[in-house]
Amino acid sequence: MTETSGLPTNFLWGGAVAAHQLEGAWQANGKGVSIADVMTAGRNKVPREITAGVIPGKNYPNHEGIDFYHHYKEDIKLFAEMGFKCFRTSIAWTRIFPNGDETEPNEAGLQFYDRVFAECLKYGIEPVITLSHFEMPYHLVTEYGGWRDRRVIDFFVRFATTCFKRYRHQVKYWMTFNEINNQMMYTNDFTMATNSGLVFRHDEDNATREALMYQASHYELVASALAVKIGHQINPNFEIGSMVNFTPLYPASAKPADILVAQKLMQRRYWWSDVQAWGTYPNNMVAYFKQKQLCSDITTEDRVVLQEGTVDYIGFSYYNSLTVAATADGKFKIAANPALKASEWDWPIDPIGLRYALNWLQDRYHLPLMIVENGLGARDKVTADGQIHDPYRVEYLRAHIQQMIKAVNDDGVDLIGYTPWGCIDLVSAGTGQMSKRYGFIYVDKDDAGNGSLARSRKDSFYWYQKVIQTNGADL
Ligand code: BGP
Repeated sequence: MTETSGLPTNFLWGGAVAAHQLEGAWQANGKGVSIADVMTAGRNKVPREITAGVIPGKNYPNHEGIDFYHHYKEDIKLFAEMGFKCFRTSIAWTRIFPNGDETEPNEAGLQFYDRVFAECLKYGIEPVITLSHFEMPYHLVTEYGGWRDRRVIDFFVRFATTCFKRYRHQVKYWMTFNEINNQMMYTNDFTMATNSGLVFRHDEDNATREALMYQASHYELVASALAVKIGHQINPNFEIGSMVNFTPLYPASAKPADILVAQKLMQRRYWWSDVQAWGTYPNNMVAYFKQKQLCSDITTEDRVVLQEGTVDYIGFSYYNSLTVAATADGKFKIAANPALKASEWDWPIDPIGLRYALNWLQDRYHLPLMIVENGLGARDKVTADGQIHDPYRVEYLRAHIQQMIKAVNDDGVDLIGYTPWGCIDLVSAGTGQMSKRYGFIYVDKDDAGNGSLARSRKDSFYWYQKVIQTNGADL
């Protein structure tokens, strides 16, 4: 083969998942209850409910997930068959610290990840680990109000330190919080509960929510920076990244008001990674906090920690772009983008947006980048021949990989890896559905929880195998 894609030969091709969306075994070997364990199944446009504790008779899809806890050997073997160089997953905080505020970790929980990482390394698959992916011990939510409480910083740092020490020889690539910037959507109950354990009370209006969100975010950023600092002390070779959701916000027209509103929203959406990469708050947020009297608890020590714990790379998820227009009252609205089609879940499909994302992040941070999530949620059907034909998934991924390769070759982007989301079917985070599938590997389970959990290779499995084999040359 003479043709090459231009990607580096050590490029980290792989796939991404999160503990709570696939492991199941929610009570195994001392695991505590996580916020993810009190989230019911929703549907398309019907949000998931967060219940006060586990209520018998309700459908909690994360309790079983796809039972990766007992199938991990089979699943990792399939990843190896596709040729994965890396595998992104997360560590369930509640397996290690069941309530979150204990002083000693749960050894049985630590052993589970010993086994998972050993299995990966057996095939030469590098684990890429998120410490907190949309979950925390439920006890920290009920007793401390999640990240409203500064004390949670210490609990997270203890959890992070325990993981860094235990897995310092198995894991090199880490991320602290998944999509930390989703908290910009503070009016969304589900987003806030999963991202920061903020379960709002009825008397908390949007202004109160916003204030809580910024203060909670600050505590998380301090916790993240402390973890980065300590991680580097434990193993100087660790690469510890941020993880943001990147959704480019396009102006709906060439009207200066639309362009300015899009720019302001981009600032409001990416200041989390600004702090993680620069170690300091950007001026636009300093001004905003001052104007609205937000985030009053930022100490001098916090500022030092933020400076000492800057990240080594930027991990990000990319699914779609959004388009915004300025409104007469000085606010904005989401506008339709006639240039783009959308998925059944109304997520616009925009491969060029990925090249835009890579350029934007490179120009802003001058750090290596890793695309740690990308993919198409779709309904798959097992056809009469027993196969799963998913050309729509291949089409989506091919178009995005083409843009990714252009960004590397034509724009000089320093990209270290690509891990498409949900490489094996799992519980959708937003909807709790099994039927919103992303995988190369099909899992026999439906939205009501029925199915044998048997795994089978979709057409996209063989396509992605070829992509990895040729390092992206044969798409
Ligand atoms: C990201 C999350 C993932 C994942 C993905 C797809 O925001 O990091 O956990 O689930 O989105 O979203 P959904 O599952 O809602 O389709």
